[in-house]
Amino acid sequence: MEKTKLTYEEEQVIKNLDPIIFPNCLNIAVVGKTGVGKSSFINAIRNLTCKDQNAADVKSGSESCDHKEERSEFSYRITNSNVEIEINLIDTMGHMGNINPQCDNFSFIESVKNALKIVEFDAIIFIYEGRLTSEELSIAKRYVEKNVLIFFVMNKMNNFLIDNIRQITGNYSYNRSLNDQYNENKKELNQCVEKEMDAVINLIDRNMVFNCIVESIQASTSLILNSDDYKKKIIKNSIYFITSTKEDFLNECISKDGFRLKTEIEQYLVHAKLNNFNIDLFDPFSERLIRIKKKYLISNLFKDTKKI
Ligand SMILES: Nc1nc2c(ncn2[C@@H]2O[C@H](COP(=O)(O)OP(=O)(O)O)[C@@H](O)[C@H]2O)c(=O)[nH]1
Ligand SMILES: [Mg+2]
Repeated sequence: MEKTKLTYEEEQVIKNLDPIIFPNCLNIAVVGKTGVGKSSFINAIRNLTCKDQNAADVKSGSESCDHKEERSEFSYRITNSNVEIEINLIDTMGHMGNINPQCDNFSFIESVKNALKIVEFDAIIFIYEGRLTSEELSIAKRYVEKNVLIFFVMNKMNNFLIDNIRQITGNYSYNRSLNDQYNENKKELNQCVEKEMDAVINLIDRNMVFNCIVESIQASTSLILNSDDYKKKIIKNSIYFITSTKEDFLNECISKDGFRLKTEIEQYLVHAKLNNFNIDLFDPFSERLIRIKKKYLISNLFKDTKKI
């Protein structure tokens, strides 16, 4: 029998139906300035190096940010409770920080989402180097208000450690492993990491990124919460320090939260998407998952309405 080719219109219709036919797909946007390591992170979480087939293009230091050849979606499959699920990472290709008066970065991320026919992202990963910008924080706040799960990911933790080893000892040796030099200065380095963590927590707090979550929890419970402590917990759970090379990504010294980030995406987030309601409301991370779940149910409801 001859195989019939779908017309462009038919393909578009099927693309529109995708979320209904294949609900087991997680759409995660990866956002951040050019050069922060978005592509490297996408490769590391998929357990690939930049040289592997199907890996995202990683720019070497001197190359300019020409994205014409870059693919923007990278997916991989995992199995959770015998259900196969596709994790789709959407590289927004370094739009952040580029000057474009025609289109602000929030609108740009939304246009990427619309072009891919995604109802709403399941999560957005903000990758940064150094410090989060006020624009990134305000975009994150808008997505938190839309019930989207946010991850703040400081990449290049290896460089952070190298800089601090230099400050502590006056010298860093490239002839020796970072791991060894980390272990020799572990106590001081952990203090540097704590200090950096506090600075990021305060920055996110000052920009009121998660205030709406705390307010909605306060409104929906009769218990009196210490909202300041609670908010700090939610913020702390949203911060990750990682190194995005395949060899280091899961090394807890050099990439403190790589394992946690991968586990939360592949276990908890996937679990929440696959209908888990046994979540403790008073655990800040779980609360974030409940919101994802609610949002997912609501979006499906609307989809069904549209069909009728
Ligand atoms: N030291 C260090 N370099 C990194 C890390 N992640 C990425 N890079 C480098 O940063 C540069 C930009 O990375 P790329 O993934 O292309 O960034 P993108 O523009 O955000 O996609 C490349 O030279 C990477 O090798 C990291 O964790 N540590
Ligand atoms: Mg890239």
